[in-house]
Amino acid sequence: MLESMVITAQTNQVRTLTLNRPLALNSFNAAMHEQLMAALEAAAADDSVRCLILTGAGRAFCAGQDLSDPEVAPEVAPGAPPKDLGTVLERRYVPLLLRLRSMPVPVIAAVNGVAAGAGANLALACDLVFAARSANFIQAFVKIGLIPDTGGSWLLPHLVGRAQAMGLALLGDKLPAAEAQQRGLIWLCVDDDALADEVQATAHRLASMPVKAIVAAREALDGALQLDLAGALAEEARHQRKLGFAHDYQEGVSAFLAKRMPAFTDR
Ligand code: T3D
Repeated sequence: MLESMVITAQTNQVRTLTLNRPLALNSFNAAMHEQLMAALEAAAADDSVRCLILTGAGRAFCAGQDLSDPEVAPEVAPGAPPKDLGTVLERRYVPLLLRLRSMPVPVIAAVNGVAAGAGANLALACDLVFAARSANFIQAFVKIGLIPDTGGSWLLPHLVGRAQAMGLALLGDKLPAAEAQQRGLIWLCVDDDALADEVQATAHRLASMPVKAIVAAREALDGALQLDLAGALAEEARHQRKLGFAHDYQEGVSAFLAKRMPAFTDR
């Protein structure tokens, strides 16, 4: 039987999706795209999931698009028309990023090794990015004549500002995890042998928190950069109005006043 290209595992309320094409550094072919989308949809629809971890099997997180996949590999046959990469993005990476960014639970990237091209930006699109010290982030696109995609053109300047974003995009150099943390690209670089435990601990902590508020915070922060202060204040009021009517707010305040641990259940 063929092994799955995306392995799903769950401990309590934390689900882990592992990209599993280690011989090709977990680069995306059509089948892995389909399996990852299906796994994200399944996690979104399952109320037992309150935090999601995305990681890679073997020595890489993800090397981006599989450049030998027939969907993208340039035709060698004489006279054959070139591949339309715009269509590949619209069909595969755009829905993937939008699905990831609208998950009803927090998503952590556990970057266990190299994250290149679309693989780097897939990680950077997660809500918290942890990386092993030996991992690298590479905006590899320029080396094959492309621009940062899979959200990179938006994510990079939002995360590190234009000057750093341009350096990463134009040069396409390896950025070691420790430096990625120093530059504000990721949340935390940890020693390789501590990555799994550190990520699990944070994921379980997030799963016990009010995830509806965490997801609303993601939405508010993502949207705020397009707004002026008055617009951001209006959005804050809109989110707080909604959250204030939710169970978790009642529970959080009751628990605080009763000096007990809260039990958050909204999703
Ligand atoms: O094209 C479109 O549809 C538009 C969408 C684009 C999205 C993108 O992601 S474009 C960017 C694509 N990714 C890359 O350009 C990265 C290519 N890979 C590398 O630069 C290097 O492999 C790494 C820096 C990631 C790692 O280097 P290293 O030296 O540690 O490993 P390696 O020896 O290069 O790779 C190991 C194997 O994985 C090797 O196969 P082999 O020789 O053992 O059979 C290599 O060919 C394979 N591999 C690595 N990356 C890819 C890949 N195979 C296909 N596609 C890859 N992206």
